Amino acid sequence: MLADHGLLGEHTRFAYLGLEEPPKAEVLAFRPGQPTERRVRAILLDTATGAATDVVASLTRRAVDHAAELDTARDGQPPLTLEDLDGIDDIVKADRGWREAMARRGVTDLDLVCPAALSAGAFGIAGEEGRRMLRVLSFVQDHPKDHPWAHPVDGLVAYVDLIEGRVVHLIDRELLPIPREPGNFDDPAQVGPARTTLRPIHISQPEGPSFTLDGDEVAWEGWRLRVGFDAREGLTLHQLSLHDRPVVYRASIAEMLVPYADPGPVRFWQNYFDAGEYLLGQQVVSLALGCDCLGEIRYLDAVLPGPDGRPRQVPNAICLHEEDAGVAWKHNDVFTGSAETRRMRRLVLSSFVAIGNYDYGFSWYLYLDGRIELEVKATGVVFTSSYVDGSRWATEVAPGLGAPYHQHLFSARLDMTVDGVDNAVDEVELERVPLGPANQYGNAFTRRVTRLRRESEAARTADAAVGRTWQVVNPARTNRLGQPVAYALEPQAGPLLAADAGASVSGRATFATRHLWVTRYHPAERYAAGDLPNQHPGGAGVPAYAAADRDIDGQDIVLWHTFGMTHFPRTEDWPVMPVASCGFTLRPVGFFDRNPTLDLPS
Ligand SMILES: [Cu+2]
Repeated sequence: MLADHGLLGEHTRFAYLGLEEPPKAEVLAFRPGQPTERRVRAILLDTATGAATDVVASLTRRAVDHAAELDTARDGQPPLTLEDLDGIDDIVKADRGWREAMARRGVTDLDLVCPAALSAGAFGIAGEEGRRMLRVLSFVQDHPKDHPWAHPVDGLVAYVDLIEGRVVHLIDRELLPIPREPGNFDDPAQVGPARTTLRPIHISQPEGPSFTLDGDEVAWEGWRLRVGFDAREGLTLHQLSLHDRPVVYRASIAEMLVPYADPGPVRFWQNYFDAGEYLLGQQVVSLALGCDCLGEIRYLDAVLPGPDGRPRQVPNAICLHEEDAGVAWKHNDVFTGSAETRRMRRLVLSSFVAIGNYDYGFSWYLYLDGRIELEVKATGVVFTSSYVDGSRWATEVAPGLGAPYHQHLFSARLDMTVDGVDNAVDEVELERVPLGPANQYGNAFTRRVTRLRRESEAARTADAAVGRTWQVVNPARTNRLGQPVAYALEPQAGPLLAADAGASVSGRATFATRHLWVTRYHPAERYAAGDLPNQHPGGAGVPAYAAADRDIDGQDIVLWHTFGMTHFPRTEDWPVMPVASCGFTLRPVGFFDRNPTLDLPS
């Protein structure tokens, strides 16, 4: 269809292709049987010229609604394609300077060299403006099954122009010894025999799971939602409701950033926007029963665009299952002798992506008591360097092998609809009360509630010392006691972006400088670091959206929540890292009139 409109040439690649969702009002007004319009957004890249085009087209009307050539120096570059990432191997190995630099490091068998294609960022480096760049650090194998991350070839970076297909600049610094110890966690000769002491655990649901799956619509214990999957955001949840009361219109990972700490000339530029630059959904992996998911599982496939825009199906990309989640509630009464216990359950919707060295799992949990949680699991292999004695920027994880300090910072975009579209946000926290006439014994404390009225008031930081949460209320709906119905966002209050405010990454990922932003809903405002973070000079996304300073009190609003982990790698994270988790909770507050799980069977 785009070819009919002259938008596709011989060298055109789809850097992104996804659904252009209809405006919210249209979706909420939809009734089964009504006609719908299918629209898509495509970011096209001409790999011969570097020209980039942003297209919105209607498949229903076979019409192009919007097609604009991008100014890549100002607007950012299209996301990296799988071809970009694969192509780097030939490009660096064809460069004589790079081969000579490798030879000086004792590396001559180039078949065993694994160059890592790393997003370039935007540092105002002369000659890079508007040019489609990658930077390349390399690793070397002892043999084709040897994990290269154990053997970084440090002190050498190639800057690559992807359109010209060549190395344009070489940073060739110290000759550092290549760490020798293998990191082959999948080699029995290295890890030893598997333990034999674990006896089987079987999860049995003889009558099947309690949820139903109809296409992409899931229903479970009063919960209802649709599951989506996007090349950029990965797993998305749509129109999540509980007992026909809407809670979340759309939930997604709107960006994730992995900035590194080392300020030296070889790796000062390391910061990866895994959603906006690398399209985390494109890196989704197929899940395996008994390994990734235990019990009575239902899988959904993901359909993703290939470089030519044709669909590519990833089987078993999304896993749905039910889990026992411990005790829901319990009481043994001293007066009546009553002894009651109920068990909690949760519905798990999850997927895993593999982005270079790291693997990330995204698990959404829905609970019987109305709680919603997101747990993000980070595992895989830490990025490595040569370890230089006394380094302030890395941990030595094996002899001579460094694991540089870094952060994993996620932005969850939570388009809330608590009992309706018009919501507001109250910041709720503990307030200490000084000793005085009204507090003679000094024991007093109370709850402070502050309404966030405008976007400029709603760029907030978490504070674990006062238990700060953000309650999304519907001011027009109250429970039986007259309290506004609400869902509280409970943050984990970890460190925010650690880079200096003057750093390039701080301008490009300003979302990560606050735990919370609240903006007025706008269908075009979907990404925390803007539409095209790849080599974007900065200022886009959430800070630009919030600059309008719109009224957010009793309006259609979106929460942007930054959460994550600051990772000082441990020796235990090598050679493969045990899962480390982060996330957040959305908890009903006054949404129900009483404990909603009294009817659980004993
Ligand atoms: Cu990490």
